[in-house]
Amino acid sequence: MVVHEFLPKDAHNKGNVEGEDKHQKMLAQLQPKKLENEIGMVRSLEEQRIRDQGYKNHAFNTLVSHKLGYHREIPDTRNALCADQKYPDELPSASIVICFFNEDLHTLLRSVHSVIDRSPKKLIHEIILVDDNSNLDNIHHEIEAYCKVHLPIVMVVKTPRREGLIRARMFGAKKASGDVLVFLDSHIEVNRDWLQPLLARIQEDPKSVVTPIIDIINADTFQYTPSPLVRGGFNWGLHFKWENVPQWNLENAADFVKPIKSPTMAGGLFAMKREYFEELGAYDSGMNIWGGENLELSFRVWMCGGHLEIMPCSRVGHVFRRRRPYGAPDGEDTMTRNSLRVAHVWMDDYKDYFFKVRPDARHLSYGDISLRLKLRENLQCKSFDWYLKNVYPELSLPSSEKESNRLKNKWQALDPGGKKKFQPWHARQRNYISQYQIRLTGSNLCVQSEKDVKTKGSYLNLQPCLRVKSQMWYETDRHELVLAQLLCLDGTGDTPRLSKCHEMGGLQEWQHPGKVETAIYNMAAGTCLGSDDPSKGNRVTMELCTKPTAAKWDLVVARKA
Ligand code: LR7
Ligand code: MN
Repeated sequence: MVVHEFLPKDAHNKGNVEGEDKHQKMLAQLQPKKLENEIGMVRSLEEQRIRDQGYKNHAFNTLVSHKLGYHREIPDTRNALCADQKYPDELPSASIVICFFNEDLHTLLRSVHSVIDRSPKKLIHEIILVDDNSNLDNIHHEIEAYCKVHLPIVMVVKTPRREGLIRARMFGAKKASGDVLVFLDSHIEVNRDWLQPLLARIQEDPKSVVTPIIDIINADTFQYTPSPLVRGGFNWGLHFKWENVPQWNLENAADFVKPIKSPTMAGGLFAMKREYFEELGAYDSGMNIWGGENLELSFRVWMCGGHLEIMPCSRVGHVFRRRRPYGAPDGEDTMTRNSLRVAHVWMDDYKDYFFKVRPDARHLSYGDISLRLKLRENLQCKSFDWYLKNVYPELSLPSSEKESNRLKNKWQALDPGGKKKFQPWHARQRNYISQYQIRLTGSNLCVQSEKDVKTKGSYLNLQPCLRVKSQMWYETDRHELVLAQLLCLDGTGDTPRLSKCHEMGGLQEWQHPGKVETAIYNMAAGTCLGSDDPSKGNRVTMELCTKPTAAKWDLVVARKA
């Protein structure tokens, strides 16, 4: 999911998750330092090409992903109590279904290998890779050839035409014969003992649909970091969002290993009994490409007699990217179309709230929903009103015209023109650890914003060093470089620029081994801060760090006048 729905601001410092919070901090310190320094380094023009091509096709750093290979260690991010959990010897068997469209080979195979490496062998009935008619490179043949030789447990199938993830999953599920279906995205890494909690819960209660906690794999660096324990909600624009687990669910330590009820799920990673999946109507096959199916399934599970739960001892990392690298073949806004189907089939009169927020959607077509209405009737599902009152009483209704306008504006700000914008996952306080000018060694030239300090997108130039705001860089404890405490230095492309600080590291994270004659390295870009031909106006650029001409900088600490 493009993460425009985030964590509640205080997810990390809420009293009720304090134990968890300390645990997260401890884990953050355990991140391997090697990854930060070495693996992302772009060492040649060829590597630069791979990286740029990867960003274009996959919206993540494939250069780093390739260097990591098919297997790697990741930190065990589980709550300490999870290590003591005991699971029955006999558990239902799993059919793992992974759909992909134009996925990066290494990332996909590392996903598959992580499943094999970190699951008890006897629990994996099969792994089904559904190629949703990829049209990039030779991905299908490479995967097929690799699995034939190395991974006989994997079945590789291909849809006859591009179906989108919803019908592709149904296609995969039809081929499956294990007891439980486990759906995963194609850019994930499962963590230690991730599978047993899911299967054990389903064995105990066949109507529970269960998800792991979704950890974060950074799209620029592939660093694996834990997520706090949060549950799924949604807003009236029918966007999924994360939110805090109500306090009474997390009163003592043991609550961090028990199933947590969740009104909705993110959609990509979950397990449910195979027969139950079919009985409940699989997915809505009228939904196209991407979006909305997660809320549809969530509403359907709750309203038709099942329940949705998070198993906190199961953790799976997912690569969160800033944009989706693909669209629908005909350019359709499938999220809106699919949401309309959700609203008309499941939301009864409450769909009016959706239309208040999305008046533009009222007249769009969404196909025939009669089979889904029939399904709802056959399963004798409860009303949406029941769902809201019993499962999600925390959701507030937009009570007044003013409130729905507020939501509408908020929605438009989040999602201008229907294109998802990236938003920070971790809201946090910014801590500055030092303040300096960045001077080109051996010169009297300093890095300065080309426009003023407030202009997003401004390039950087070298200008005679002066104690002016537009040369005052503040380094944070997360190694961002913030100009005048306003905008962050962002290592995008060939020419870094000033961007809104997104608090996600990556292209806004800079390392300098020293303070004088030092390189300034961007770990996500894999390149260093440099400066081009002075004839072009001394523009500050991103250069290969290995270039003999790569710039050296002095960090001149500004003394208070
Ligand atoms: O046409 C397509 N055919 C496919 O097979 C489009 C996509 N896919 C595959 C794709 O290769 C990937 O493996 O489907 C999977 C999901 O697509 P992503 O990774 O582009 O989607 P996402 O991670 O941005 O989206 C989230 O929301 C989607 C809504 O339709 C799906 O439910 C995704 O599975 C879901 N991902 C997660 O829940 C992971 C955690 C993210 C969060 C929060
Ligand atoms: Mn995904």
